[in-house]
Order: sequence, then structure tokens, then C-alpha cells
Amino acid sequence: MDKEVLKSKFLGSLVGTGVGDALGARFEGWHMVEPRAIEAVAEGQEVLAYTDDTHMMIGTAESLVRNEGFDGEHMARTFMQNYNREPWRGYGPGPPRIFRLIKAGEAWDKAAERLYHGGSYGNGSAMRIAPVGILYHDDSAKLREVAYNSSQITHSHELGKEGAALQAYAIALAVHLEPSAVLDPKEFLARLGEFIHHEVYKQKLAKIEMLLNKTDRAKVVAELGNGIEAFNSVPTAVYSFLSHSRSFEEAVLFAVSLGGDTDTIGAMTGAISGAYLGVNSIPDKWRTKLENRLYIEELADKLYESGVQK
Ligand code: R7I
Ligand code: MG
Ligand code: MG
Repeated sequence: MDKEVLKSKFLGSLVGTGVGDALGARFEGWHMVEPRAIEAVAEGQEVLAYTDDTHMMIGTAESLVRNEGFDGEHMARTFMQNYNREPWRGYGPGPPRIFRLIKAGEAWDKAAERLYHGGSYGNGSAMRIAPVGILYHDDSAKLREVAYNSSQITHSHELGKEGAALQAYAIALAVHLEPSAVLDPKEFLARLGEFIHHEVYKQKLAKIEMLLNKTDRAKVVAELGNGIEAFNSVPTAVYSFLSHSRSFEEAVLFAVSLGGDTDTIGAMTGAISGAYLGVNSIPDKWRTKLENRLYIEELADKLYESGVQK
């Protein structure tokens, strides 16, 4: 693949996370939202401000760049430092509690197990995974390992880890595809199915295929979910992408319009779509207004450079 195209995919996935997150941020917890309302709110904002999803994605990228790969202790410390600077980003209840445990001396890979009887299956580790998906797009074994281990910091439940790995692998597959080539959704789902072994996700992938030619949003929410649990949101993001694969704008507007965990499903859809179509597919009207865009692009550039050197 052409180097500039590949680089644009790295940028697209990280900026796509931020834009999807920011577009959904105002509607988190809503029932359903009309795409026109989402556009109108974005238009009225001077800055598209992101939430914890992008804040933690930035922490993930910062740590991967700094260590030229995964270092659990360092990534946990980076999350904690970022949280301490900006605790108002809308974090879920789990991470701040885990950060306190680590600060009190608990190991980075043990603290999360103390919550929710064996760890959280919230979508918090999948929402921030884009840097892992792009950096390891060429190595699915490493991608799985780093997705699981980075999830372990805050989401040690099997379903939380598997959700993060599924989202990372969807991003990696999207990076591999030529943006101009036609995407075969069934082929894409088959590849995800080969990668994912957990029955809960296998069943969701089968439902995505069944829903592909339908546009009934209520049905999509009923079958795939729009909640804060990884298994009720990662498959929904994959569906939002696959059912609107030619347009970043349509994919993300659809994702947010489903209601529920809008910022997170928007962020994850944006991460996959941006990884497929590249950063230029993100409408200027949104991209240029994204909070901290230059810094996010700088991180994507650095991940691209470190990937090239490997
Ligand atoms: O997953 P997490 O970081 O939250 C992310 C969400 C995103 O929507 C962000 O935009 C932000 O708004 O928060 O936070 P966690 O506390 O790990 O998990 C979120 C929720 O998932 C919890 O509050 C629980 O309701 C639920 N949950 C569980 N419930 C029962 N049993 C997660 N794991 C369990 C569980 O094992
Ligand atoms: Mg959020
Ligand atoms: Mg959310």
C-alpha cells in the first residue's frame, strides 16, 4: 500500500475516534437522535470537545509511542496522570476507583480484578483501542496480546478484553483495505469471526450479518444493543461502519443516532471508518473543529513512524 495512504489511515483512525466521540458527547443516554439534530448541534459548536473515550485513547497512544510498544505499568501511570489533570471528561465509575487502588500500591494488572466480581465488561477498554489497532495492523497475535493486556489495566473481565480485541481487529482489517476498493461486509465479518472465539461475540457477529440490508434503527438497537457494555456496543459500531462503509459522515451519524452510549459507539465507528477511508474522508467542518486535533495527529504520525521502523 502507498505510504501516504497508510499514514492517512493512521490519522483517520485517531481523529475519527475524536470526532465520533465529540459528535456523540451531547447525546449520551438519549433514546434515539435524528441525524439532522446531531449535525445542527455540531454546527453550533465552536470546538468539538471530546470525552474520556478520546482522552484515554490519547493516553494509550502516548504510552505506545513513548515505549515503542506496550508497557503496562507505564500505560496505567499515563492514564492516571491524564485523569488527574482532567477528571471532568466523563469517566465511567470504574477507572477512577482502579486508579486509586494502583496509587495505593496495587499492581497495574491486578487492580481491575477487584471491581465487579472479576473485572468490568464495560466498553472503556474498547473505546480507547484505536492506537493498538493501527500499530499492530500487520500482526494479529501481537494485536490480540496488547489489546488484552491494555484492557487488563481497567477491564479484566473476559468480555471486556474480547470486546477490546474485536474493536482493535476491526480497525486492523480496515487499515488493510484499499480505500477505493469495494468492501465486502460478509468477508469482513468472516474475518472477524475467525479472530474472535467468545460465543457472545460470535452470536453478535451473526446478527450483524442478518441486519446488513435493513435500516430499521430500532431493530439494530434491539438486536445489537447501544449500551455501556462492550458486547452491547462494539458489535453496534462494527454494524454502523459496515452498513455505511463508503462514508465516514453517514457511518458516524448513524452510530450516534442509535442513542444510548452515543459518544462511545460514535468513537468506535469513527475509528474503524477513519482507518478504512483515511483522514480526508472526515468532513472538514468536523475535523478542523476537533479539540486538540494537532496533538492527536502528531501521535498518529509517531505511531506510523514507529510502525515503519519495526
Ligand atoms: O467501561 P467504563 O470505562 O465506562 C465507559 C463509559 C463510556 O460510555 C464512556 O463514554 C463513559 O461515559 O463511560 O467504566 P466501567 O465502570 O468499567 O463500566 C461501565 C459500566 O458497565 C458500569 O458502571 C456497570 O454498569 C457496567 N458493568 C458491569 N455491570 C455488572 N457487572 C461493567 N462490568 C460489569 C459487571 O461485571
Ligand atoms: Mg465518554
Ligand atoms: Mg460513552
